[in-house]
Amino acid sequence: MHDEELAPTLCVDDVLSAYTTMVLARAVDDRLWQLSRQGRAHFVITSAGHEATQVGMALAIRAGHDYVVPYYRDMALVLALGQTPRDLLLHAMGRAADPASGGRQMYGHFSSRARRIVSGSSSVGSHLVHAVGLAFALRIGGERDIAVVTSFGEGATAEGAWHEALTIAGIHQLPVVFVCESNQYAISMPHHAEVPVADVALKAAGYGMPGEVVDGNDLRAVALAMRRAMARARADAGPTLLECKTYRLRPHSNADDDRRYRAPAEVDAWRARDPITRCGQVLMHDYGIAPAVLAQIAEQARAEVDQATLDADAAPPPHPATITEHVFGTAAGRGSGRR
Ligand SMILES: Cc1ncc(C[n+]2csc(CCOP(=O)(O)OP(=O)(O)O)c2C)c(N)n1
Ligand SMILES: [Mg+2]
Repeated sequence: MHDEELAPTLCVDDVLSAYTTMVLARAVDDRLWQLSRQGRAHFVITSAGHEATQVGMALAIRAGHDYVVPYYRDMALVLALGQTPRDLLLHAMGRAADPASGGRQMYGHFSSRARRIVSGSSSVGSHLVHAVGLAFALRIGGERDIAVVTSFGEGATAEGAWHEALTIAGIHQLPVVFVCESNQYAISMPHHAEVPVADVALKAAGYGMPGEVVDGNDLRAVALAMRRAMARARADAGPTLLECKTYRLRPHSNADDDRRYRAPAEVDAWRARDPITRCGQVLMHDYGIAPAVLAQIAEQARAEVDQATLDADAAPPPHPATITEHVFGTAAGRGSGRR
């Protein structure tokens, strides 16, 4: 283990680079919603509001070494792990060069072999079983010092697959870090209608692992809790369940109208706690970064997303002759490795 991984705080470079990724993720999110309104991206799902949780997680992950089994909300996480705005826009616009699936999957099924990001299934909670199976395979193969990270919403904790995954991880004390991005809603269903206790973290005890509630809008709190949990997993000391309390600032997806189940005053109250604004304040007050530096980061993010949009727009869709490629069960689909 590296000493800096368990340092009691984060260095300025970590926070500045995390802030840059958070701003970039929000700029990609803004663009996705515009493209959806223009009919140029058929399905989009937001990560706005979850950036501190997701980028904080990434600060504890060694990209390309640890395995990450994310869920559809995790655009800021995969950006922090090294995917680019262009990768994400190719994916959202269904282009042949989409690194996630060659334009086959709905937006939100992130994947990258090089970064060990494993594509999820659309069935809520089912990817946790994949994460635990992966950790079991690492154990059987005698691998050490690799952690598996998987993330999900609080609604997913009501699924049978969630229970099965945590049961097996607890029985075998597998090297998995489970991260709940607890945002109070599963589309329109509020927390109390799907989780019988106030904190998802309380459930951990029933599965033989520690659970911890974390302020999911506080980048540093998430990163430090993740580093402790990852150190446990890498030392083969067992799994951890972290519950990062946060809020999504936009509708669930472009097929959702959140005004039907969330009061504007509630959304506004959380907008006032925007994790990006908060991280910017930390940079200025605790690390002495000038406001002009933050303005420059925002400007660069916008320019990068503009260029990525132009690139993705110009990229061709999959050729009809390739329709059976990368599809499970077909000869063409078998063994056709994507990056
Ligand atoms: C088994 C299953 N049931 C329902 C859905 C439809 N669905 C997709 S996302 C979602 C909400 C899940 O909420 P949560 O786990 O809290 O994550 P969040 O979207 O809030 O981040 C639902 C119900 C699905 N994809 N799979
Ligand atoms: Mg939720």
